[in-house]
Amino acid sequence: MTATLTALGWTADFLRQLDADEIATATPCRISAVHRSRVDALGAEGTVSLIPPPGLSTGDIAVGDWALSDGPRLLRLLDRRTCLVRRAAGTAEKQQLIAANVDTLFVVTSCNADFNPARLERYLALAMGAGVVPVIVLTKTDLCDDPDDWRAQAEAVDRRVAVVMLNARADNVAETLADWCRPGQTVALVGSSGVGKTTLANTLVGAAFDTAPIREDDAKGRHTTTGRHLLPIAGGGWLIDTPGMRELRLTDAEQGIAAIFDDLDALAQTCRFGDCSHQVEPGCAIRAAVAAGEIDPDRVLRWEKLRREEQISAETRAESHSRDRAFGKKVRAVLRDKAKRRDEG
Ligand SMILES: Nc1nc2c(ncn2[C@@H]2O[C@H](COP(=O)(O)OP(=O)(O)OP(=O)(O)O)[C@@H](O)[C@H]2O)c(=O)[nH]1
Ligand SMILES: [Mg+2]
Repeated sequence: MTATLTALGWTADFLRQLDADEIATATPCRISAVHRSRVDALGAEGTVSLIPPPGLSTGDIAVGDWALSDGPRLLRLLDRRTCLVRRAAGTAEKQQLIAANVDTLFVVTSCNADFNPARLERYLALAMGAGVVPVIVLTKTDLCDDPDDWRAQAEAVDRRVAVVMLNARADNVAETLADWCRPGQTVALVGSSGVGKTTLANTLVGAAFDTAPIREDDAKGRHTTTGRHLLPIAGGGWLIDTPGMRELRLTDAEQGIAAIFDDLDALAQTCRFGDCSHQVEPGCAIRAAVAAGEIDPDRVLRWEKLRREEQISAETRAESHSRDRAFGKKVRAVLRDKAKRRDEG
């Protein structure tokens, strides 16, 4: 399949990054899938399979990235406009790329047991921190008794975020989501396994990627989608489907968390003590507002939990950074020593 660069989302931000040589010789393309040692990319010439240059691992390339290529070789990645990252599973502070150069994040959940404000807040913080517009997409409206009740719950998570309710298998999905699916725009789908991301993608793209039924009573399912793919939306724009996440672990998300909970942050500024823990101190504005019934105590707990998590994650990142630097220093000292002995011998 071929697409003009503009239709693929190419803008002056990317063009500006090319030097005169590259403009003359390199071919811009957009990464559509990442495999173990190669990547697929879309460009004016269609889909190509590219080999990354030495020193660039495919783990450092995200679906949605813009790259320069020369024949089958990927030359370099261009700086991203936006990037969605999460903390990889395991104890080490490793980051995993979700998608790059995304305009809108469809945070998908269903009108069933999957719906969870704490999970939604995490996804909203991920989007806000990355400068991506979040939209809450509630699927399976056809299976629930009281859609208005689900809508009210979703809107209460953050009044500034648009909430869309739909049946992911219905024909009017493209129309409902048209505002975010314009030519050149990129949308990513995230959410738990079984909420209907791929069903939605199939409806928007007009394709037939694998989906699998889940147990609707407890919304448990098996993970069907295993990779991320950049797919063309029938009416224009691009869609990145992702595998379901059991848990979104945020990383480098201080700004995103502050954006979602900006009202609590502002209130905390008025506590008597600058370092108030909102637990025991006198003059705590947060506890006063909870006592007055002005704010939801569960939301305060979720805010504190995310901030604690982010603090631990930032400390681990700083530690591993200084460990890497110390290791680099040691390696350089050994090499210097070796060179010195060789020169002397
Ligand atoms: N009735 C109804 N069924 C839906 C809707 N959305 C999804 N489904 C069904 O829910 C099941 C799971 O959908 P998928 O699209 O595979 O879910 P997913 O989010 O892609 O799951 P993973 O790939 O595992 O992350 C499938 O049987 C779909 O047909 C909906 O809006 N209404
Ligand atoms: Mg899927």
